Amino acid sequence: MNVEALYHRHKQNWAFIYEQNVVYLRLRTMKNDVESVQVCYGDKYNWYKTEQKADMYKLLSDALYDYWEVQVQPIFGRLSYRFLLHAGDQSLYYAERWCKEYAAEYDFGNFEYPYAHERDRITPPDWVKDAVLYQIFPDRFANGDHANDPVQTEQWEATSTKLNFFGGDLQGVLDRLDYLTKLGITCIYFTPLFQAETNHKYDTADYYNVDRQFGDNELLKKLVDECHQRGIRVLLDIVFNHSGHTFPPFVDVMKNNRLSPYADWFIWRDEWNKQSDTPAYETFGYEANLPKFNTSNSELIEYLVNIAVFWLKTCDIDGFRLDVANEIDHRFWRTFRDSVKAIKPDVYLVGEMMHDAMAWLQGDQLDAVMDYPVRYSAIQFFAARRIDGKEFADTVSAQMVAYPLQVVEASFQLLGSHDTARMLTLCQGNTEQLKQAVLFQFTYYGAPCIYYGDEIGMSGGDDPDNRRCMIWDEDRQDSQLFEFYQQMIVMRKQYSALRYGGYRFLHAEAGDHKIAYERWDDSEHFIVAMNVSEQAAALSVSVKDTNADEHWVDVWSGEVLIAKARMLAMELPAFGYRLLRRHT
Ligand code: ARE
Ligand code: CA
Repeated sequence: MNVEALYHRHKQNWAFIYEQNVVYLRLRTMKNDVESVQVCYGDKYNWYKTEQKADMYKLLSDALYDYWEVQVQPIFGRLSYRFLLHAGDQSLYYAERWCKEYAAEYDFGNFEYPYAHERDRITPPDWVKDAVLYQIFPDRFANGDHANDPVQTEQWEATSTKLNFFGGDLQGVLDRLDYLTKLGITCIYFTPLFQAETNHKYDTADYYNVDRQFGDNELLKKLVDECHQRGIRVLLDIVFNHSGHTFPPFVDVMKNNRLSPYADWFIWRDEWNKQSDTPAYETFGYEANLPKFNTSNSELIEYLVNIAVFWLKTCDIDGFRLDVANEIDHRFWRTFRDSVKAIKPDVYLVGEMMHDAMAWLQGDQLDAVMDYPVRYSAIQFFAARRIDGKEFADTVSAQMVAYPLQVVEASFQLLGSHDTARMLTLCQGNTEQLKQAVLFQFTYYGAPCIYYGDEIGMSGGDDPDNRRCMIWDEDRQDSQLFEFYQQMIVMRKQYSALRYGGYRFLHAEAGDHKIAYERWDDSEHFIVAMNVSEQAAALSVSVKDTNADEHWVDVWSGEVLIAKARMLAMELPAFGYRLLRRHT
């Protein structure tokens, strides 16, 4: 047995409470090394009388490791435990402070989940795992009011540049709610709406007012009310990492320097006031117009937290997408969370993070993050076709075990955003490849988010080309693609198995660009199969847990496939895909 590969920790994604008083324990072992694992657990104050064993199951594997999982109920809230691993005729105990073949009486030093406090259970809002999100970049979605258009508003069809404006606004969104309802989405995510100079509004000037270009606070409230009546929630983007350079406190500091009452709201470099090409204050990236906040200043903390409180109270906002959340300190997020959750317990706090985010996702800060790592795997596999099915499954699996289950279920799943090239463009315009990626997105964990216009076949490269105006001319919309999205939304809404059922790869081989995986719960069982290549192919997957001669129905074609000898054989055209539902 490979002892070096063993890993467990009594917190985070390795040990967490999912349902009340049930602790999920996970263990990592070297891939294909250990044959079976048991957890020995009991109460530390009475170990010898309470010790029990439970079998762990292999949850999944990635490129290097197998991950085992088990659910246990702590005795008197306390959990003391160690793992017992078996391979061939070898058995090995793995505990926090020792690892050997026999457990002797003096072998104290088990792992401990000291006490299963319900208060420590990570509880992202329940509604998120059922949601279908839609991202709107307001300047580019729909212009419903020409009176508020900025000076020099471009023609709707003009090229998107870093600096130009197109006059999109909240009235435009209100006017298009029927369209969004027809699509079936249940939550809108707006990139920033507050007053700012640029077209993207990440350079906030006034956190308390909707930009005049988009409307006003009253109109936002009206829009949110209207959305709520239709069962659509609303997320706002807030930037707490930095302000814009026209934010009055920053303007004051620029004028009064260290004498400004806001001097400590920003972060100053040593070369204060020295002649220099770089600004004397910290910024987002190297952007002089985005001065970075000093989120350790208590007045500022209060100021920033109150912004979110204000929008919750005045407009009943359902969540916040928090810009550059990982460059803000953890203590800020704890204070922020406590304040906003006290007002609206099911407000969704989703951080913009592109890397491992476990440190923010332990229940005391953010609920979830935008799942850029899984998006990256999807791009590599479906669009760039740079990785094979095995690497796709390995990297996606690694993400599935990276966080506690409820955090994965509440993640913000995206194929693209205002910061990335559009998925269709990354697929070189091949709609079938895009559909495969969308099928994956809608049959994976988390809340899928559609970047406005992806559903009608819009293309666009990196920022700012990804921010072209929404195409409303129906002749230029891909109506088949729209229908495909509609169907995916219907399926996802209808079947909980596709949202939070089990997930297991059935086919993911090196050098092969076909994949298959299953999703199931007590009532439904699905198989998703895809062929990401120019050649038609046959695929057989094992359905070993089911009865003989089972019928599987192709959701799109209605074709019935019959499993023989616990194998399900199918044909997949070039860039073909199937969503098969077990017929009961
Ligand atoms: C401008 C330029 C871009 C340039 C960027 C950075 O147009 O070409 O890449 O500056 O210097 C907003 C606007 C952008 C504008 C930016 C600055 O929307 O158009 O871009 O302001 O004026 C990193 C951060 C991540 C950030 C991205 C952009 O980690 O937080 O960069 N995303 C948010 C928003 C943006 C917004 C801002 C932050 C600023 O979503 O829209 O930009 O408020 C790797 C790295 C990531 C990196 C990512 C992309 O994956 O690991 O950390 O993200 O690349 O660069
Ligand atoms: Ca307008």
